[in-house]
Amino acid sequence: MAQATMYFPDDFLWGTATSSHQVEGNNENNDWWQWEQQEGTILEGGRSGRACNWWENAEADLDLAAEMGNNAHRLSLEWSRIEPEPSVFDDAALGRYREILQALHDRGMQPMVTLHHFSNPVWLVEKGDFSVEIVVDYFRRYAEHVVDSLGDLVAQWVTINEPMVYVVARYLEGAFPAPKQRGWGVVPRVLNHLLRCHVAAYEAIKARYPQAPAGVAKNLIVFQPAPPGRGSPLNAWWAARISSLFNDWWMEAMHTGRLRRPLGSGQLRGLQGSFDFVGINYYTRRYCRFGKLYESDWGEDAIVSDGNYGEVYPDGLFQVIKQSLRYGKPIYITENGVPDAADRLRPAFLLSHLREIWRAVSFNWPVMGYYHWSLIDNFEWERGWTQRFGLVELDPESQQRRWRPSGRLYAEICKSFSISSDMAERYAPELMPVLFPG
Ligand code: IFM
Repeated sequence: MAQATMYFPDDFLWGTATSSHQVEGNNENNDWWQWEQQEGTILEGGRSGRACNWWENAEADLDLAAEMGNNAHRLSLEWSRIEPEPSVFDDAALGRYREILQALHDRGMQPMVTLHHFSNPVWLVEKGDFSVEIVVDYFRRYAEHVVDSLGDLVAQWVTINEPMVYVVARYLEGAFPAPKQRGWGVVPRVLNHLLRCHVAAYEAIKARYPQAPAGVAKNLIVFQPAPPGRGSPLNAWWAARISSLFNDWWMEAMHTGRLRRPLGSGQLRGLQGSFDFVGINYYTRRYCRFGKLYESDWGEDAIVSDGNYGEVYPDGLFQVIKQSLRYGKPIYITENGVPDAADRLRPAFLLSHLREIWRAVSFNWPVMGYYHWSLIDNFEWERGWTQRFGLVELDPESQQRRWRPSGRLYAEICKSFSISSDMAERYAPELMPVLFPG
């Protein structure tokens, strides 16, 4: 077969994504660090420890990202480093973030910066964190200080990472560090405060850098009714419908400015349209139904990634992009990846998911960039070190790095702004009929 190629736009952003607690190491002053020290909280007793040692030497991995041909990187700031005690701001920590951001620019990568990515200062948790209204003032103050100190080096902002995942894992499931108050009773209040924190940060950014795009990284899951044979179709349809509130509630709130019952009511000042792009974190699909209780899983012939993290379902990326067109804004894939220590699935995962983006840009849909999760293996929250998302493999003990084949593949894609049949032949020949039919 003659060589065939899928081309991406010249200004497409090719990046990877990371977050502070997962890569920096020694974040001793946040709630995750404390939680990790307790027995039974993290799978196989994992601890973030030195993580990827970014606080000491992020530059080493930024060299790898540059070698990978990345022209963008998404990272987060650690609130507990920047404001270790209420209203005490640490200039040395801000200085270190300036170095890291400058290091990105020096290597030709534009930074997308997240203000909140799951971890909290211990002092904030002691005060009741997102269940108490004062958090909005605290978050505004933190955001203002950060934007004043670092804004000249930031290309794009994410106020909050995966707000709904955060609420479910922390306030309902108990998978994340236990807050003072938990359960459904507190959820409407927490969501209200999170939305107001988002607005406060969005306004802080816009007041100082009106041109800097800001938004939220929203985890979108494809929820579908469980296939026939697994219970009543109507019940499965309702289960999927209700589950999709996880996707829609937050996005609709930001779009319309209105809160919907049962999680609130009325218009929230400043919320309507408070995002300049749609940030999509896409990982998987779930089949939903009500059995004795609510259930969601995957199909019998699904390709499932390490530790039963989820089904590999590239089509879903196209679907969530399509659904997001309704907001009429640029779209960034702010995360997409797969836990796969052996790199058994990742090359095909990359090719098949990027093909869905190529389909979208071929329709002239405004998908502007892709941030693969993640550059390097890092501390995967309650699953510790058991799940490896890196294009580069890390041994957290020895701190040795090793390129995975998928990292080499991603480098070829980023450098050429394209996917060729030759790449597919070499990295995932089984995909040829799907990627390059005929
Ligand atoms: O590691 C996480 C990240 O912090 C948020 N999104 C999903 C990733 C993989 O689980």
